This record gives sequence, structure tokens and C-alpha cells, in this order.
Amino acid sequence: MSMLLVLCFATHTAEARRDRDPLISNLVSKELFAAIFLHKDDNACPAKGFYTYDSFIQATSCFPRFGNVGSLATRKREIAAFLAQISHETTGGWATAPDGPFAWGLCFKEEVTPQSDYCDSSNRKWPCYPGKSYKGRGPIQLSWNYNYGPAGKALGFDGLRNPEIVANNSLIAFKTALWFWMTEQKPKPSCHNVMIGKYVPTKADLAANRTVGFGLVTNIINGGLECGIPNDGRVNDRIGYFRRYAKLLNVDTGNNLDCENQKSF
Ligand SMILES: *[C@@H]1O[C@H](CO)[C@@H](O)[C@H](O)[C@H]1NC(C)=O
Ligand SMILES: CC(=O)N[C@H]1CO[C@H](CO)[C@@H](O)[C@@H]1O
Repeated sequence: MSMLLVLCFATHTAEARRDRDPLISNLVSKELFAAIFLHKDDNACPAKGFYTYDSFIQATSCFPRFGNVGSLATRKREIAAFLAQISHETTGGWATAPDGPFAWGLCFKEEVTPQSDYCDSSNRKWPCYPGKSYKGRGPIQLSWNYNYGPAGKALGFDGLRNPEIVANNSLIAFKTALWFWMTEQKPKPSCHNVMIGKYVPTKADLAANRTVGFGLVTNIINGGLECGIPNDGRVNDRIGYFRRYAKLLNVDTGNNLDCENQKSF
């Protein structure tokens, strides 16, 4: 068990050893993390005490390219985008919440009233284990057997038999969010490659308005439900978090924040 806690499995191991100090902690200090997630440890938040700064920093060391590619502005913008997306996924905020709706990221660690077990039984590569729920858990609200399976394989846990660990171990929880962020799942690019500008749209992408920007990351995460809709509240919530965090990190947001004119993948 303790091995699981300290090592980054599979392909990430070698990379992590090559570059031991990605210095995310220089860009996101403990104080800034606390200012970003002002209310995560309130009594009102079911995730109280779960999402610690140390777990976040430790998890990033398994993904040395995260927040570590390109100019200082690019690095900060990617980190702000990641923190914004996980905040929307776990938000406890509401319009008139203390300190505003965007001070309430990382309030939840698992979906409270899931509509299903998120089992895609047609997926033979990552078969669901009887009785298990692949509902949203952790900072990115990892869901579906076809995400739990490969995330677990990459990170060293049994995602299909033990999906609950994502809501019980905050280091693994943050690693699943970073795994999702860094991993391309065709035809979607990785969120990371979008935010560092490495993504090159195909003809089909261009025809669907899928150009670089925070809106494309939203499209990758939940475009099927949220994109191509004018003024969608969920999309606006993601953007609100991103604007607040970009300001706290002292970086501009870049263009294309919205995905209302994009088709989903
Ligand atoms: C692309 O965006 C433009 C507006 O900028 C819109 O008129 C067009 O319908 C969009 N295309 C698709 C495929 O959604
Ligand atoms: C020991 C422990 O914290 N167990 C929890 C693991 O996560 C599930 C939810 O997915 C909880 O119900 C358990 O209490």
C-alpha cells in the first residue's frame, strides 16, 4: 500500500525520476492554494480536510510536464485552467456564496446523487466489476469504467475493482485528475496540449470551431453536454473560476474561453 502512495507507475515513473523538481510549488505556494480554495475545508463541504496542498504538490511530481512547459505565462495559465476545471467539477458555490461563487472549489469529493453507475457495458477492454459504481470521484470527478480502468492502470491501483479509492486517498485523487488532464483520448487532444498550444486542429476540428483556448478544455471534459449551447451556466461557472484564478496567479486568460460556438468531439 505505501508503495502506491509514493510511486508513480507505468510510463510516468521514468519521466518523474528524470526531472525531480518541477517547481509547481514555486508558482502555487501553500498560501496561494489556500487563497484559491478559500472554503474547501469548511464544515459545509463534504470534502473537508481531504484535498490537501501536499497531496496536490506530490501528485504533480508524477507529471513533470504539467505546468512546466513554455513561458512563465503559459505555465501559470495551464495551472489556472486545471485548478478552475477541478473547481467547477467539485464546486460547493452558489451565486450569493460568501466570497463569491468561485471561492468554493474542491468542496465535494464524490457525486452525491449519481444518475447511474456509469458503466458502459459495451466496453470490453475495461469491464465493470459487479456492484461497483464508476460515479464521479476526486478533483476531476473521474467517471465511467473506461476512465477508471486506464487511470488505475497508469497510476497503480485497480480502478475497476476499487474505484472508491479515488474518494478515499487524496494523493490518488489528485493523480487521477492530472492523469485525465495530461492524457490524450482520441479523437480528443489532452487538456495539457491545448493549454500549452501544442494542439494542432484537424480540418474537422476547424470546421467545428475547436480552436485553442480554455473553452476547448471544457469541450474535452464535458463538451457533449455543455458545448454548442448559448450562455450555458455550467460553462460560465468554469470560466468564472478560471478568471478568478488567472487573476490570483497574475496571468491573462487568453482567448476562446467559451465553447458555445463549438461542436463537441
Ligand atoms: C463556428 O462559429 C461561428 C461564429 O463564430 C458560428 O456562426 C458557426 O455556426 C460555428 N460553427 C459550428 C460548426 O458550430
Ligand atoms: C475508509 C474510507 O474512507 N472509506 C470510504 C471510501 O469511499 C467511499 C465512497 O466512495 C466511502 O463510502 C467510504 O466510507
